[in-house]
Amino acid sequence: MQQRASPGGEAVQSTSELIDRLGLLIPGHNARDMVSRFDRDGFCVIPGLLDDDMLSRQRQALAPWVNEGPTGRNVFEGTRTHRIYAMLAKDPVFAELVVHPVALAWAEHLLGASCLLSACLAICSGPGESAQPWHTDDGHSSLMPPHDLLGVSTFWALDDTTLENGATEVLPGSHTWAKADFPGVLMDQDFADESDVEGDPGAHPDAFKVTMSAGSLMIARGDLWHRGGANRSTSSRWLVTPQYCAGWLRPLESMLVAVPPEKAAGLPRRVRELLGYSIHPPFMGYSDGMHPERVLPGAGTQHAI
Ligand SMILES: O=C(O)CCC(=O)C(=O)O
Repeated sequence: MQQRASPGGEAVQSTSELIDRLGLLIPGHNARDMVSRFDRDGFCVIPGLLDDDMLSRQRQALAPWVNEGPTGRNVFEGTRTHRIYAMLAKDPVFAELVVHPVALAWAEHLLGASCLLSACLAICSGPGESAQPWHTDDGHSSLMPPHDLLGVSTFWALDDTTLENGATEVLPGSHTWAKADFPGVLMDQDFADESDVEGDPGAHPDAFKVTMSAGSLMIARGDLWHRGGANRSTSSRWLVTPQYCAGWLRPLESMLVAVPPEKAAGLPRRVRELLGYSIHPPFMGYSDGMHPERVLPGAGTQHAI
């Protein structure tokens, strides 16, 4: 694994420091082997990190949002999938996953201690859901792959994820690929299309279904190609995915904090957009899954998301 200094000056932990840290946190596992698999494949799985108490606290906190919440609005979100955004605003129990020491050890090793939480959502894939389009979680940057790492995604299994119920699929080693010239790659129209997907247009010979027991964690590079698998079972499959980005991936001043929403609401529209009440297509900058203008006092509903 490459060792770097972060642009902010703080030392990014070396690979051997990560292995030592993991050795203390998960003593029964071969941390060296996990780290080398992560380097080669762009992801690795660490089983058995959440105990039954923690799993049931997470599930209980999520249940009301699923029972009452809508399903996804398009092919990417999944029309038979509930996606719960803004989790930390909904229940503080989700912070336990965001700062779980094993997840943070990897994120800080790869991105530096100044890394940020870039997304935190729960994905409950329902029976009959089709496979998602292939995507990378950093795919909305304009950088040509392969490039320096921008983000790290963690996937916590709250249920066993199986071949039938839509275990996340990955293309091992795809973080090194320069081009995505394979079928089923995410397109702009997947954010507009609400129709059912027929069959599996993205079937790929190298696809690997990451089956996990409940309480396991998959850590993946933000540039790894992956997708939610098709759910051919009769039950739902829960994942929670906190995602982290490099600390420099933000404006110099935190405009959304510096200018409170009540004041922002009175500023001209173009100024609000520049503050961050805007979207980098297709959805970067969303707030609770919606256009951020919707949270401003007196907001209308003219926005598509
Ligand atoms: O549901 C999954 O297994 C993965 C979902 C995913 O990668 C996403 O929605 O960005």
